[in-house]
Amino acid sequence: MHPPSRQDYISISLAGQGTYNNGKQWRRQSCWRKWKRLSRLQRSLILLFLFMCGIASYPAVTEHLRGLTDGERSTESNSVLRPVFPQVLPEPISPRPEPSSQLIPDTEHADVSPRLIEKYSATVIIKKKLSNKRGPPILQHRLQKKGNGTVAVEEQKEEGVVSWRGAVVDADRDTEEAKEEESKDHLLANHKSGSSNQSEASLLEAVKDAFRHAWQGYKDFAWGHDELRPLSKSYSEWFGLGLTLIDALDTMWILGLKEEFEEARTWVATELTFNKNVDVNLFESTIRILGGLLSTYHLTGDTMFLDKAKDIGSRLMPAFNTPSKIPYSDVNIGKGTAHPPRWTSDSTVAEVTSIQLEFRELSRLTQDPQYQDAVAEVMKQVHQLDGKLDGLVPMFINTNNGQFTHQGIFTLGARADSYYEYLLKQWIQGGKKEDQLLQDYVQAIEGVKKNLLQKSSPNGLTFVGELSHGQFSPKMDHLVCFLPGTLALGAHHGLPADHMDLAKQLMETCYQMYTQMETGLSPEIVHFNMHEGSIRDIDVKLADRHNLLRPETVESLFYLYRFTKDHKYQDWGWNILQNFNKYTKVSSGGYTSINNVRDPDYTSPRDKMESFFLGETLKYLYLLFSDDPGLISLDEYVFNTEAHPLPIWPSTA
Ligand code: DMJ
Repeated sequence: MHPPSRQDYISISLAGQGTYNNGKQWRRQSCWRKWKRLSRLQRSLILLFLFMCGIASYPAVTEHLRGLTDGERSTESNSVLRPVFPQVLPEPISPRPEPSSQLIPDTEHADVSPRLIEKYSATVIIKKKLSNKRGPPILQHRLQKKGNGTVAVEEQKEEGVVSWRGAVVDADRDTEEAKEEESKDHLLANHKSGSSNQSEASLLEAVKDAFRHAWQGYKDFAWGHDELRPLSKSYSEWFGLGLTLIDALDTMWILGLKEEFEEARTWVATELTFNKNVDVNLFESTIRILGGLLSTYHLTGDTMFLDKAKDIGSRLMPAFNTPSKIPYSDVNIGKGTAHPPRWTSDSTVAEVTSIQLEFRELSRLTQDPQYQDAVAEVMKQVHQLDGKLDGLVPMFINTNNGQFTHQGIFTLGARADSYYEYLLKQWIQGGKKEDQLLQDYVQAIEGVKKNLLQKSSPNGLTFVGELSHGQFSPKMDHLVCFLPGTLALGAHHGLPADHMDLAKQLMETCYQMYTQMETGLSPEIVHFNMHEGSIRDIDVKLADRHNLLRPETVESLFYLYRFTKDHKYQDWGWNILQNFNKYTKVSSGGYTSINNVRDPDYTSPRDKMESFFLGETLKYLYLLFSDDPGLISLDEYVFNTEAHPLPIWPSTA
């Protein structure tokens, strides 16, 4: 975490305070004497006049105050903040009456509803040809040939339907029927409005422009280094492995930026070496480097990327040499040694459970089971552990004894987030055969609904809070905004329809986290008001006002648009891109994180462009604006948590 912005704490001491106070007292006494000298009629007229003025200015005053939190209202500097409080958008109108809960095992309804709409949707929806599909034509062929030979697949107890306490999941319903459901959404949503009333080409070009600008900064001032510092026109190192360049490879391929891609490829082929005495974080290097290389290999068919992926993958394996087989957080990829952070023997739960997609894929490609086995062991242990609450996991796990530590705290934000994401995505990656993963996911979503889901006041935004030893906190990290997309992806793959309903509600909330800020950009963390009579839904603490160019909201917008074709999601993404351009773009090249999303005049830039801005944020924006469902089809690929698409394994059945 970063310290709060120093500029937020200005203290002013006024010289001659005593004199000032005396003067004020004198003025008060003098006014009182004058008031007493007035006749009763004069006093009544003045009071009436003041009363009328009060009535006239009331709406303006309240409107202004609604733009500020309680704490902020008392500070003088905030009185110049632009009051921003757009109305919360109404829920989209349902095309047909929805059952109150899809959790009731009403298989009949689940079966019938898509067919009810089949007739009229089929006449209107034009199925697009996948002609613009990028990637080598050999991809399908290669996948089929390799199959999933070495990958352990759990035996299915029952064909197709998996039930967890009443939540009926029709895995075999697959995407065909889900698509019919989705086409119903398309019918309702197929109108362009607002800021996305532009051609698809111009929206895509705007993202390409943003990417080119970011890349130019990286190229000019940080080439081959981890991250650009755009204001100081320099760079910062984390692992010293060209993190931004590797994270951005598949984005350039998808955006069709051939020249940029080629120069980056040359650097990877000739300059990138993992034979370095350097400590890397297992999770971060897996999702960004291993994930980035694997996906670029799949998109391009270029085996140079696969060779690099094998190299880094094998160098990360020492992390699993622990007494419990729960991996350490850090590995020295040159020495082949691993260790936990200096201050603890714990690892973060999200970190040890969000490396599975990449290691499983590495096993499939190399036909070497060691990678798959290592990460499957982690999942097996976490599945069995005590200390969960309705499928929700604590944030830390000990590498010596394999038990959860710091128990009793449950969040969908930092340190737990991608555990939930990878339960679903591993199930999808493996061809929807590993029931245990699905059951853990569905149970966890029920756990979220039961323990963490609340509505804000006054506008009833649905949000995911946190639980600490039974105490609910209405705090939500921006990181949680991956959840609408993940829920929608699950619904697309046959999970209960109420997952999609929840996805839409949370998507609205995540967008409000942007639009209710003065810059139109979300802070890192928000707190929701829950008490009746609140004047605004969202509060932001001083230390949480930063924006790191994170992707989660635009990631979810992409999924929601892909599945519903409701153009409002493109509009929202467009607004976010405009605000990134307005408040975070650095003229000499690159984009920067900012400290303060609440002051358009003083955003306090942090001088850092995170690699995920190119790896994820811009990629998801591009995919959001594309109307080609074949551009990284969600029936063929699953995105890792750093937005690197990996293939869904072909069925060998
Ligand atoms: C990325 O590295 C990944 O998306 C990760 O899952 C969460 N943090 C950042 C982006 O916010």
